[in-house]
Amino acid sequence: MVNLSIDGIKLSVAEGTTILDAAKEVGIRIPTLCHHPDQAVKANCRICVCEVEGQPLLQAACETQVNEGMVVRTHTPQVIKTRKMILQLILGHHPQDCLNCIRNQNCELQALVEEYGIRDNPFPLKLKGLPEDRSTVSIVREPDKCIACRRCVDACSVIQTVNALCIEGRGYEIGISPVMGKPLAETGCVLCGQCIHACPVGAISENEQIDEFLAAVADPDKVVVTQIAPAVREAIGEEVGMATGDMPMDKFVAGLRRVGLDYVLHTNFTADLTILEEGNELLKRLKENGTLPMMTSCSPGWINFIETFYPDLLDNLSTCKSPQQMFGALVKTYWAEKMNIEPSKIYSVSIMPCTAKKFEAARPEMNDSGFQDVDLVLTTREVGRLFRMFGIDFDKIEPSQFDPWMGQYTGAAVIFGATGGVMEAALRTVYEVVTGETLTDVNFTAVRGFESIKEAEVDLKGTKVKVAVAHGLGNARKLMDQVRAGESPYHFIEIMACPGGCIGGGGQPITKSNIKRKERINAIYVEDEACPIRKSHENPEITQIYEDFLKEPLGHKSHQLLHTTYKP
Ligand code: HC1
Repeated sequence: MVNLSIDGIKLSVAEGTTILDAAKEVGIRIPTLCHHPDQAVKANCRICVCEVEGQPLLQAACETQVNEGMVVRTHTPQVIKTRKMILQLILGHHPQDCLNCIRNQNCELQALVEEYGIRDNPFPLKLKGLPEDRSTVSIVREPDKCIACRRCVDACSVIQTVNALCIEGRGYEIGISPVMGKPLAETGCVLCGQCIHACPVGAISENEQIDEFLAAVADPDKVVVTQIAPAVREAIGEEVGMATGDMPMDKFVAGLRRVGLDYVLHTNFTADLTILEEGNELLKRLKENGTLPMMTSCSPGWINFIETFYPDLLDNLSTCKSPQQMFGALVKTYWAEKMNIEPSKIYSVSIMPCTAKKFEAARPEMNDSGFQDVDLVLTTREVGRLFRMFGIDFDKIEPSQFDPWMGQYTGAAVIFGATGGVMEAALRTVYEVVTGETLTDVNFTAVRGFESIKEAEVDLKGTKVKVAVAHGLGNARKLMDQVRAGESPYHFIEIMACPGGCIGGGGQPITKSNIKRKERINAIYVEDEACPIRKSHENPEITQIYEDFLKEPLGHKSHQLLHTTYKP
């Protein structure tokens, strides 16, 4: 242990601890901008500088490790003056339009400017005048707002191994740009939106489509129907002042009716349906020597990744569309028929934790209902803004239930939102279908948790099925390299593009660290435990749709509406 003093407080910390972390232990917060708890130290913004006795220059707390007997002062007049000057220098080339910014009141720079009482600036505002990049349907870049902290580059290159962003220029000219200076759409960007969470300011954000939503609900000729993705309920409360996981589902549904939706249904219904289709597909591939390992196909950032980096492995993907797109295809066919609503009038809106879902909905493959299956995708953050715009008091709102035919779901669907959840849901069903036995314990804990790659072996009455789960594309890459080399021992692999799975999606409330992602995962398992039915094949509305419409898993209708293939 190392003994030191910070602002007169004596403490002992482990060797190798930085001043930044040591200060946290005694309740002193040193400001940071380029620092990110899940990334390597960059030490380029210098806002965390502190005085260390005996050192002539101020030291960056994020990179300086403690020494025996060290005396640190974190908020001396010189330190405060230096931090103020750093903030003023940043503001000298950062747009001062906080009121119009998507990150207004949720911006790390704005918060520091307020904390340090910056009232004027000796450095005149000089913007680079760089154009916005709206080349993708999912993500918007506003490079003039970039403070070159490089957190987005690390998120994209180190965590996701996508390398769509890079550092360009030096000194005042330094900035972050898509590789080769191209528009984002022309790079290998998979639209996962992890760069948005990493960005401390508003330089990268979702393509906000709230105005399109408001126009749709105001249109008397449209019947606006929504689906809610599994990971949204756990996080939406964070947008309206609740703790993680605390938004009751019936109040969430009521809130959605309040903002103008005509019908509220659930993606969880088609998550359960996915398990029936995907589970049967796995069994067919195992029986008929099909391409293995089969890989899940519901995360659109992952689909973009495999298309770009591993097109030779596309045959390994399950042919199942994602639950979002299964829902889209069914709402304008099966549900329209059940409700006696003209499909052309249906405007289908998804509420997703994901920025890549906006792209997925717009893919040309996704028109099997005869129309664009999903018309609009709103992220959790956009729905949070809508709730605030409509002034909804969730303590007072009267609860409301889902509409019929595609609103019922099981605990198996709930856990889709966490890494390992699709695998666990599939195992719950596949085990019972193959063995004919009832699972006494439905919890496949080996595939749960935040470990980068998880694996398990399940004995299906003599047939041993080996499975693996990866979350985050850097982890996915490790499994894909193994498959490409012909060395994969697995039969079934679940990949989710975002760290933690969809609960950490690019459209979720801004999440700086994995701690929040783990809280959301915990909330998911609490919800699963509370569900009266926890296996997809026991969902009564799933039984109904096979009886009335689809007839059987992998049948003709299913192939027409629920499956697709991605071509290299
Ligand atoms: Fe996901 Fe999925 S779980 S991909 O992570 O399979 O986005 O939540 O909606 O489609 O069901 C995301 C979440 C989501 C799909 C489902």
